[in-house]
Amino acid sequence: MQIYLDGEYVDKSDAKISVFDHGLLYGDGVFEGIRIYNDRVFKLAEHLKRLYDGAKVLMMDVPIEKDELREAVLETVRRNKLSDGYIRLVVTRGVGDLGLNPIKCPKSSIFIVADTIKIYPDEIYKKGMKVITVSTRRNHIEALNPRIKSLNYLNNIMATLEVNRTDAQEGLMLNTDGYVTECIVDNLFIVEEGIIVTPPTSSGALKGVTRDTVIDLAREAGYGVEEKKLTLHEVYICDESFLTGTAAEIAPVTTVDERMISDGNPGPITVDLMKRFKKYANDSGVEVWG
Ligand code: PXG
Repeated sequence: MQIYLDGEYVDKSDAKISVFDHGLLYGDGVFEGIRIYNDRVFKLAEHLKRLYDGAKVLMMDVPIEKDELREAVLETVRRNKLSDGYIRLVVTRGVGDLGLNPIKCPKSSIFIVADTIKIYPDEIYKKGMKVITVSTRRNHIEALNPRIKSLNYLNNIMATLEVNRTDAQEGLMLNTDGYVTECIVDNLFIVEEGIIVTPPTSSGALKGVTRDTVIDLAREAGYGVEEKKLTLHEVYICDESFLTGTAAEIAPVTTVDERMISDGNPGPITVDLMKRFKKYANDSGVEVWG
């Protein structure tokens, strides 16, 4: 496995970063998870935009231009000969001293790993998944805006520890006002009387690339799509529900906190969107060998 690390391609065993890197010491950094479908990198421009936007908010200077980073992503995929897979792109604050102040970190580090991923078994996509509401609240947007895809994922990890004590596959997270935000590593959608609904990013959700793709595909297909505040009550009584994420793609939800969604099977709009997404993912994206 070849890994991009600060301008070089190195073997996995040589891909090492310093114990003084503030990405490790403080979770100070940003990252992206990106899919490769059919020799194409999916929504690369959108992922790069979110990465650079997050870095800007954190006043972290990404040491190379977007075009150069885009090429590094493609070259990493080529060197690992992956037609389908998953890319992890990380920018850390870089090496500093043991103090927290990023002013002591002169240069950010970038690394890119390309591998394969499968987070849920095939059965989940056919039968649907079980989701539970966790007691850990989503980070408050005024404390740490979840729109920044930062290396500090302890909020999500605390929530995952709760899910691990149950037989559910994902956790639903509420914000401090009690509204539904998203799941731990996936955005949440419900269907209410034929309308597709998802919480706004202002509720404390990540502006997911898959979420935005599904909204576009749904509108193109003629469905009504709405971003609105959601309560658990509305989730419990919805007609359909599904999750979206780069790793999860579109995954149907059939149980939330032991309430069966509709008849307990993936709903027709969910199944239709899964088909549309699969086709779109295979036909679009930046050609790796182009
Ligand atoms: N919400 C959160 C909090 C995320 O971290 C998504 C939604 C989906 O966004 P995209 O852009 O991928 O559609 C994510 C992304 C994993 C894993 O193991 C997933 C993410 C991050 C880290 C690990 O599945 N997710």
